[in-house]
Amino acid sequence: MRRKLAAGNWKMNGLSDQLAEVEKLCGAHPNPKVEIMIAPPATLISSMVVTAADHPLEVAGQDCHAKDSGAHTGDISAAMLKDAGASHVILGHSERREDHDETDDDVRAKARAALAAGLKVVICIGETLEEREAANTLDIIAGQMAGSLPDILTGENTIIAYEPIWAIGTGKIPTLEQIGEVHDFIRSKLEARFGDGVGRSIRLLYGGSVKPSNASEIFAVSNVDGALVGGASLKADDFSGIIQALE
Ligand code: G2H
Repeated sequence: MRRKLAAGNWKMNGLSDQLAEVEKLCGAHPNPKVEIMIAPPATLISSMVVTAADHPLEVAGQDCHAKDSGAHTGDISAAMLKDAGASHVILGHSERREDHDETDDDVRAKARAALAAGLKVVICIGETLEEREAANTLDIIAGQMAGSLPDILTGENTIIAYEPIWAIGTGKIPTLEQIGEVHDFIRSKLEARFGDGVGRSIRLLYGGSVKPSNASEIFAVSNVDGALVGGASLKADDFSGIIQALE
């Protein structure tokens, strides 16, 4: 049985006062029936861990370097995230792929480093609008999976987030049939590569304009085990509505 997961991605948003939303969220869900995670900017990881010390909230990084240490100004290693109290790291988000030219090979190398440091990984994949309109979605997804996923993953240490790029922060979402088609496809590819046991245990999140108002219908789609939520994770009330829809 795959545990449901509501994961928030704050992206480059949030100063210290934003932690009040975490306090509010934890207060609203003292004993959550689902797993809850937030990936704040790196500057807030340690303080978010302290804020949520008595709550099962998991704290994640938004990226890490593939190397353990060295002359990489401005970067952060997986061990640093772990040291700051993070349990997970998001890798290969489309904004990283686009803003920093990250390739599937880069994402796979980062995933190996994160797993070696004892972090769990949330690996993001998804197609552009042009790729969808050219009916290339499943080929793109297959290529990203082949390139981005390390061989050493398990259902315990890896989560995959399907985020159609055209749905991110736009308010547009795919039809439920489109979401189901891609999640079922990802599941079948995982089973083919990693075997039925591991392939069926890896959780799949949908990401892209998830809100309290559309969460329930998305969560009812086959093979959707939760969501990676951007904008709607910044306000406790909004994220709370999504968590409730998952519970
Ligand atoms: C997709 C998502 C969070 P939003 O990037 O990863 O963002 O929910 O704002 O579309």
